[in-house]
Amino acid sequence: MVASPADIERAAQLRRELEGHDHAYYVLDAPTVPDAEYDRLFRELEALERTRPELLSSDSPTQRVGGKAMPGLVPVRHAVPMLSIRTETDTTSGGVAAFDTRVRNALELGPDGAPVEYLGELKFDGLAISLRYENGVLVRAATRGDGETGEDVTHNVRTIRQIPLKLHGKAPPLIEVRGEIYMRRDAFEQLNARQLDAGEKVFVNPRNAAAGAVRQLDPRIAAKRPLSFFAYGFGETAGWDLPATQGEMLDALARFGIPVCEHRVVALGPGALVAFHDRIADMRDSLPYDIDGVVYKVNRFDLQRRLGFVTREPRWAVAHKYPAQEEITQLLDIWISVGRTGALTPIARLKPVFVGGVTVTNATLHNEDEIARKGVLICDQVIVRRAGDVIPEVVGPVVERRTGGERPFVMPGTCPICGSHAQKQSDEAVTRCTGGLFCPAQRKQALLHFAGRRAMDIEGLGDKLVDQLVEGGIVRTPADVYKLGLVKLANLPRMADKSAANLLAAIEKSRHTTLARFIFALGIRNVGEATAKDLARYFGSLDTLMDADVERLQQVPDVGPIVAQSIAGFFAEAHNREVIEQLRAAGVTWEEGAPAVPASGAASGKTFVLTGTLPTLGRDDAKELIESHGGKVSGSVSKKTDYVVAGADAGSKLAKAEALGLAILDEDGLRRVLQNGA
Ligand code: 5U1
Repeated sequence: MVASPADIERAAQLRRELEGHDHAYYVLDAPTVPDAEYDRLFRELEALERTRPELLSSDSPTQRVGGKAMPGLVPVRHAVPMLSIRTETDTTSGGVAAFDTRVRNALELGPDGAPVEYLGELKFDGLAISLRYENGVLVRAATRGDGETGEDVTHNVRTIRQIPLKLHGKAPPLIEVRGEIYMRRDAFEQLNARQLDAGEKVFVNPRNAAAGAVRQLDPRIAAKRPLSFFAYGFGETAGWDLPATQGEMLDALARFGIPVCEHRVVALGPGALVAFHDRIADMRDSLPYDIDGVVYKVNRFDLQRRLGFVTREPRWAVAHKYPAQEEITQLLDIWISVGRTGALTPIARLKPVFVGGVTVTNATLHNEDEIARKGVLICDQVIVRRAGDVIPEVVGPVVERRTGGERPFVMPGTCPICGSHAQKQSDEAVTRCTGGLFCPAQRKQALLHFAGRRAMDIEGLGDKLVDQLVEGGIVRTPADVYKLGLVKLANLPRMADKSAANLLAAIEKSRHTTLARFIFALGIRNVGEATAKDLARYFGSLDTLMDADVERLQQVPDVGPIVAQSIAGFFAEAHNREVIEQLRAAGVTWEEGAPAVPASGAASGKTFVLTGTLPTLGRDDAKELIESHGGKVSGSVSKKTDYVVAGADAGSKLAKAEALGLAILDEDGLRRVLQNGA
């Protein structure tokens, strides 16, 4: 077939693109496309050149395996070239059968003879390396480069603890060990966390982090990145009594102290290879390192020699890849999901893309800071990653593919679900809806919290019932709880008359409560039970609290700027005030008064620790009593504790109090202290 002008143009375009990606990957250590995309372009160019040979030129990227040398690293010529491995494009069991057929045909075994013995290995996602040992001593480590000439990276490889500087046992005069340097996933996570802390760039995946480390000029950088190594072959050797098979060769390397992977199998025939492929696919996500497939090799070296090579790929080996875990697609838009706690999460809407074995249309972007850190714009072409069952994520933009039509994301100022004001607190990356009492997304959470034992204490209003009431549209805000009647409740599925009556009684009982419980029940972010009590004591009435500004709020003991901001934000939201009015209108009341405890309360400023069982006071009652006299209750004994109140079966807290010589009270003693002053 003769090449058309369109073919010539396409081949030139593919070469330009591949050269650009090669430069970004090998020289800049900053890849611009995922492997799967690169492979597709590469294969398209290969196919064009195969069908229209006049397009083939010696400078085509298809004529070179690997990449250019990094400026500054010294070139090393490999005495035995570092070959690449053929990737089987048919990813089904048919691909394995095709490999077996090719092997049998080349060995003239015929279809019915004994099965060929193969070795199944893992295909590690790292950087190929050749380690040269002379008289057992590591003298040089080189990258693969273009297969003929690599780069001298001995200075960095010496920092890898897993690689012996001296071989164990009786080493041959010369052996070159070949394998892959990789970074474990946990090491990668830790490295990225450190990079983030230091305000430095994070790496897109463990392979890039490993490759970048090995190809540094300064070994101190490599030394800071924990790298690992697995051997899978050998290059030049002298005086080595070569074992008979690939499997025995790996065992021999292991005896020299070289790491080899335990996941390998001797497989008789293609069926056993398929079983190995499937078993490894199942465990892929639980391995501590990334693999991108499995490798099948004819096990016997004499057969390998008979099979030989085609160009730079041996006929005796093939790689069978798993579905790519990274792909490129367009980020069409960013929408906001509102969680049960009011967190606004930006979600990328993606042009559907097949990645990690499924079609992905949405991926989380976590929060505003994360979007800024990744530098993602709406309409960008982005790399999407989906590994195992982990939710898909946007790794980053492909900046080179920008057209100018991209736009930045702006976090909305209001909740997209309920229209309430959205607030980002200074200590958090997350933006939250402030309409906690009103927002449909937060309804279930808000109701469960409101009805909780330490809040309004509505016994019987639990998870399942809240689900039914909210999903049936019967209850939208806590105020609706007080409008429930027997008929409505008894009509709910699985609700007996007796349970409905009990629930109504519990609702009725909750109608009158304390100010502290009511404040806590509102579910204001960062306002726990203790803060609610402090607020109730300090302000005495809900209206005064609702009108307090951030400065005033910070005068309450233990209320800092973040808590104050939460409270002010909550009451500034008109939707929340409406619900509070509805609660009042529904007859919910709470005890109000002047600030209950003056600064000179009998126990003011004193810290108490409760331990054991008191004769009449329950733990909560004792706590409330102490707090109503201005004291604080702490969970642990320290030198700062003023009193330890000990009841029956008091444990280690009492022992510690005695050891520290603290004042120890029984229940009567506590009452005396609270009455007469501490
Ligand atoms: N496990 C393994 N990975 N891997 C990669 N073996 C192996 N062999 C390779 C490559 C490139 O090449 C030889 C077949 C030459």
